[in-house]
Amino acid sequence: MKRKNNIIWDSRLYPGKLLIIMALGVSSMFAGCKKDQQAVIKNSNTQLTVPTEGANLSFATFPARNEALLAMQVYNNHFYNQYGTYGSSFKAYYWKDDTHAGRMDFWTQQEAIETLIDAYDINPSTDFKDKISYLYNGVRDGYGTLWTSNTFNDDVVWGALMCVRAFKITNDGGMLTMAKNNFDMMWNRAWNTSVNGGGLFWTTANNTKNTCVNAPAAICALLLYQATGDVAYRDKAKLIMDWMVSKLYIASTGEVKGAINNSGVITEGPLSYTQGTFIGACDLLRAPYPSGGYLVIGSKAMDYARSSMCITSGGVLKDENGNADTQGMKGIFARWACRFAKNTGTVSNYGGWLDNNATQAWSIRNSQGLMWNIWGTRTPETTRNAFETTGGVAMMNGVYQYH
Ligand code: 7K2
Repeated sequence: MKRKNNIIWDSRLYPGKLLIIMALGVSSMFAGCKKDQQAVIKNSNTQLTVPTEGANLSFATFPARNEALLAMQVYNNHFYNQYGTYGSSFKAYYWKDDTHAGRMDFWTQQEAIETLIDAYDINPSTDFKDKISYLYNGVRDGYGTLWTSNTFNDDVVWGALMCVRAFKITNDGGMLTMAKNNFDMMWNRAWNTSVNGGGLFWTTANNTKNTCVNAPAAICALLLYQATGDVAYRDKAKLIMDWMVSKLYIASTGEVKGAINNSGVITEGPLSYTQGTFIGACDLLRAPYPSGGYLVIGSKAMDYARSSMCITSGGVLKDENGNADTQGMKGIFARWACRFAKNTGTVSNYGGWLDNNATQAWSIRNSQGLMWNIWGTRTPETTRNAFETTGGVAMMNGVYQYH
């Protein structure tokens, strides 16, 4: 057994296959190598620092498709809570964290369900499909079918986006209706052309227009157009995107700013989820608007993410550990960036970088198989929250869009 940079390298652990095991980790996952593991555990420190650059990742293993499945199952085992019947069906939600003190916040809940939808797309099963339906029922049960009392337009968009994606899997018309009604309600109160020429306001206070509502709204509108054939949704997506390109997108670099206030001043910089949903919208706009230049704009935004939104250029995506709302954002980026690479035929350009991020995320899992958002450092064994642990799961499933 050789030891390199705190990573244990032992070709005997899996028959015929080289396997890298992180110090401290995986005792429950890899039976049959007790002796080595004990040595590992004894020699290791409390926390393992793993490489943060793609170039150093030759010691870690690209996660297999069934590990992407496993990551989702581990997540469900920690956070999924089925709490009763709902009509002839069931209702469920994701707990906020390991202490099971309450359900996740509205928007992070939607994004956890989107992560499960990603996992279903890669490893379809009745188990995942049922859980998607029960979680959707839990949203109806928790928040009703029309979310007018939620003043955050971005929250409404994330919920509508989850519903239209869930509809694609289940064909449950209630999901499509809920997506449409909430998107329409949001559009009617948030779209505005008198300030800064267009765009959706972030909240009902109408103070700023943020990418976190506009970019996912463009995606949601395009998915509603696909699901209903109603061209009004397509046109809305185009209006949103044209406005974002004119006000929030920096053509010279590909950066997508986070918000603009009513005086026309940029008030927020880029985050992975806004950059990623902007990229996703570009991808989906290509079909209805083939000469709209969206491949170029989306590629530029991908380039910016790769060069400037990683810990080192071209490496692992930044931690985004600012607050509870930012911790799971890399999963949203993964979802749309991986689809962009696949759908635009640019896997040869972006695939290696995205793969390295999936490898890195999986390599920092704790012994339970959970990955937090700080992909350069091993995930602690202590209580984890249900949003920070979505990113790795979405990243691992995202790369199987094109593998
Ligand atoms: O400032 C916005 C957005 O532009 C920014 O990217 C993020 C992250 O923060 C807010 S959006 C977060 C809100 C979503 N709705 C529910 C609220 O509880 C939550 O703060 O910095």
